[in-house]
Amino acid sequence: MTAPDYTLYGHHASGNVYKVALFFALAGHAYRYKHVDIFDGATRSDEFTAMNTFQEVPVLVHGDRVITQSDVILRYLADEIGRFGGRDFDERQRVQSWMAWSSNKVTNGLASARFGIRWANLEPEVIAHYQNRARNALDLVDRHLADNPWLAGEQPTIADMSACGYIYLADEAEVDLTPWRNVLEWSGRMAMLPGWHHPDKLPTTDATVAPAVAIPEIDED
Ligand SMILES: N[C@@H](CCC(=O)N[C@@H](CS)C(=O)NCC(=O)O)C(=O)O
Repeated sequence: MTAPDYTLYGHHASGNVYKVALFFALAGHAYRYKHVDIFDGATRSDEFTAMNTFQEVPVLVHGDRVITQSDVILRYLADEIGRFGGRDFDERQRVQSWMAWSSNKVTNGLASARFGIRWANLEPEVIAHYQNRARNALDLVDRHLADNPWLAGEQPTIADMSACGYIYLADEAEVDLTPWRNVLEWSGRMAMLPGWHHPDKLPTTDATVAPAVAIPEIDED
């Protein structure tokens, strides 16, 4: 295999990193992975800060370009690789709207509850507040999915990858997804896509990640 063009800096516990890894997996594209020990201050080092002023993972390096923020990385990859970005102007706009909404409402509910439980040892009332936000977000996604197979169109897009990152980790936020049947069916549909993997399969060390399946180029227009 020739060396991959893309390098993803990440940590295996991160749902935001997973969104990007999932893009590569579903696009059948190899990437280089660099482990960043976010629990040992690695994002705060001078070297890392010089690369990413936001001091967070994921970071994508592609040639001379350094792209930060998971949803911006997803849009970049969709445009560069020509997959999952939306087939026309209207679909692209819907993709962007869903990504902006979910990186606020899904992250500030499920991701915050999970972080509070697993790492920050937050007070139960604070965790309950985040779980409640998560339930409100799940209500909305579930309602939308009642009439739509995917969030932004007739086929999966980066909007689905963005929203599902923390939904696959809902058990760690102690939110039982059983009441949201449409969300469960949608996440199941996603898991059936060739190449899909769960967040618990993110690499834990530096690695070259080859796609699990060879996925043919698809003309999405
Ligand atoms: N809005 C950012 C959030 C990224 C984020 O929260 N990254 C966390 C891991 S999930 C991180 O790197 N934390 C390390 C730190 O804050 O030092 C995105 O979508 O990429």
